[in-house]
Amino acid sequence: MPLTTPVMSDKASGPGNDTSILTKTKSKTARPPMYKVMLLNDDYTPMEFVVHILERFFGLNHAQSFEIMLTVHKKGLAVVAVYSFEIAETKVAQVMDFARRHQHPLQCTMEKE
Ligand code: TYC
Repeated sequence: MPLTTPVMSDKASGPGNDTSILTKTKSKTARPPMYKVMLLNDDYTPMEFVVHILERFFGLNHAQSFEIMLTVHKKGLAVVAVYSFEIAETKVAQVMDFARRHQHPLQCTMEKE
């Protein structure tokens, strides 16, 4: 952390007349922006397929996957996980590709946190 050294004023210096100023400079460490990966509801993708996707690509157990799938089903969407840009992009691409290959209209998107 940069820290300016104390400086004594050139005039009127001496005992009991310390006019020095201490200044601290806070070094802010920037964190990378994070991205929410979300699943969107639709009327056609089977529930079990969504649960399978959550287990396969997001490392969730069956109970966690079922719970998130139900949230999406009831509320229209849910945040599945939060990642750095590159990881989020990869997850979205994997889900979209897997859904397309199985001819389900499931949508997965990402959004800056
Ligand atoms: N609504 C779908 C159904 O009733 C299930 C579903 C859940 C679809 C979550 C998409 O992201 C989704 N079969």
